Amino acid sequence: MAAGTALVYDGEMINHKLLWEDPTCEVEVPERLSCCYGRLQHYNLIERCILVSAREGTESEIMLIHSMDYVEVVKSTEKMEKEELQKVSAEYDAVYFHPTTYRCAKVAVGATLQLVDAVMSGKTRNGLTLIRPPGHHSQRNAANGFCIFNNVAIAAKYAQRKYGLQRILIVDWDIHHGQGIQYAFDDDPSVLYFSWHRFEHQNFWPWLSESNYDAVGQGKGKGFTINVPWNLVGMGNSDYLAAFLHVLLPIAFEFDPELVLISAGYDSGIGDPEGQMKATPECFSHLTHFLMNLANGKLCAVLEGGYHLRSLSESVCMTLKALLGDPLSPLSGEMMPCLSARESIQNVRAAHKPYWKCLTYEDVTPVQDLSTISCQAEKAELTQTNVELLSPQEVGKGDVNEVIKTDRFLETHMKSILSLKPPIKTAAAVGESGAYLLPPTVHIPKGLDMKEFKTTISAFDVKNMKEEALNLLLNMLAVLNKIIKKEVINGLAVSSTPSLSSAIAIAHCQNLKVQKVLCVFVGDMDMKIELDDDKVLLINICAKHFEQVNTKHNISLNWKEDPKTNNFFSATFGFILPVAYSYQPNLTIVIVGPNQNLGKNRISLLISLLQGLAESQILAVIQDTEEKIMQDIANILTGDFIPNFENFAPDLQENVEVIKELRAQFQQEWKLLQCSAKNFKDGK
Ligand code: Q9C
Ligand code: ZN
Repeated sequence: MAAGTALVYDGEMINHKLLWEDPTCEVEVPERLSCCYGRLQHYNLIERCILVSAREGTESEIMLIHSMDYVEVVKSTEKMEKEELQKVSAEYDAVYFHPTTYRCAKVAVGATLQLVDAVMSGKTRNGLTLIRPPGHHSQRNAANGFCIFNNVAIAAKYAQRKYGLQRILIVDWDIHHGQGIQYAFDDDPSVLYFSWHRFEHQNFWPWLSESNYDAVGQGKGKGFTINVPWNLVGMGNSDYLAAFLHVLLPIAFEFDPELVLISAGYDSGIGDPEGQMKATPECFSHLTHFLMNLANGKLCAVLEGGYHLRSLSESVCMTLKALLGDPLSPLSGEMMPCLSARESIQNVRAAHKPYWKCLTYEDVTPVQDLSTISCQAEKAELTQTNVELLSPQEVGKGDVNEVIKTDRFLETHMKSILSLKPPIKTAAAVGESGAYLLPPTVHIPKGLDMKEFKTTISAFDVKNMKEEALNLLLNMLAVLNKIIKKEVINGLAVSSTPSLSSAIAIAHCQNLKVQKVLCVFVGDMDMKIELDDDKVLLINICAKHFEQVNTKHNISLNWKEDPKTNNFFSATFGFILPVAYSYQPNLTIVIVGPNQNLGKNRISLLISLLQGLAESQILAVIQDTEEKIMQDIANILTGDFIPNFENFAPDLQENVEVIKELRAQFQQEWKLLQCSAKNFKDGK
């Protein structure tokens, strides 16, 4: 599969600017692009990308979405003086024209299409384009909300025509509803459009009833428009994550797109004056990372809004870092979606239940929007946490201070979450026979110092072990050590005694004071360790039903094998990831043990997604009889491969029932499991 990340940018797009007073439009400034570019330089990200030049979009490309008459109107503004420009601008809602607008808008379209070409031709795996004016509000005959031509909608049509694509997913994480994209594909099942947006029960721009959760598309396109309306400001990392886990991702994997386009607006990020939300920059790297597992990695991120310059540019950098395959910074904040967010999520799930198999067995009914009021206070409190970032003289200067507070917060925050990247990504301990199966970039540590592991090993009964098995154990500890010391990001180890190996690995983590270890054991587990504090969370996925009583830190998930399905999505998105993100581990260990019944695709996807946790630090321990899986896992860990899914079939009802039961049992402990506003009482 293709490698590398494209960056498409052209400084010409800074020319488009507002020439008169207009409080509505004044936030859409040229500095939005120059600041992003400057920040990318600051993190040395530009030289890591494959630079792709922009071009002008042609009139016929623009007319894939817009009418000729409208293109003529935009073209006519090229020669206008200020007064005339002002007059044309006034004919649209929240729009300004400048003599360079036509040219910039054509370059914005062309830059987006260049990115699509880079990704679809296999020149790069994925990419990002920094453009303005943005696009997602513009419509066949109208500019709207700072948008002139609908870059992403045009890109989707273009990709269909040029590459014959049958299924395209558009994820619009801008905080405004991209109604222009929705209208373009309303009755079209070949484009799945997802948008979340500030809605406040329709008391927010653009005030449309068709932005609500019950707008699901028309005709053949029913079910292919997904709107998540946010009815309060202050939504943050866990609210966004919950919307991904419980709405977008299950549906997106079922849809199985051939290309993913992101309408990447960052006004959904912290400090944005339009959005008033709370998501921190690393949230966007997690959202990106999830989407990288679809469409064989083919992902194009296209800039839309984002008006707090620092927040915008840090978030753009985090998106690009994810595209480049850098380890992910842990998602910060308490992982607890608020009541209003859960209510929206429940409503969307209910609205989409008729159209998606992944929702078939879920008990979801719409809620009336009554509970929103009760968590208004909860959110208000959250939006006031940073007062201490201001000096006494500065307090009370309204909007300006909001900007400064976020600047200062981000200055510290980014330093605290960005850690040095180890030069080697993956280490492996696989024994003589396995080494040739590994990608060449994998590091195989040598020269073990047994003394280092003595304390760990001596607590276990290894006296009667064969030398070969013992060596594998020691090699695994060497790899684990490198991960803990941050000399490598991840690693894999072959073991002839997976249960013992895991127990020893966990003990070693505790000796080295790793605070929280998430341990996912796939297969029959024979590991008897006490798990009664927060240091370890064990999830065992097995076919056998054990009489064990589940506890918060020791959960077994019985999963029946079904040869017809190639997926595991309800368990992955509905349980494992919500629990894992709620737990926030410092290290993840995945063990592929005896009689595992998931198969390599499901295990590969699980491991790929678990890289969102623990700064991507993962140790995979694999039973020595599972060589085929080992190769795939090695490729996932090095970032060379993305798991493949074909022939979607829904999960077995009895498996879904297991997930529902576990969710009910643990949603008070692991709060990201919550995906509805009902059946839940806060412990307090
Ligand atoms: N009083 C984008 O983020 N606000 N566009 C209008 C009217 C317009 C946002 C407020 C916001 C447009 C691409
Ligand atoms: Zn926006």
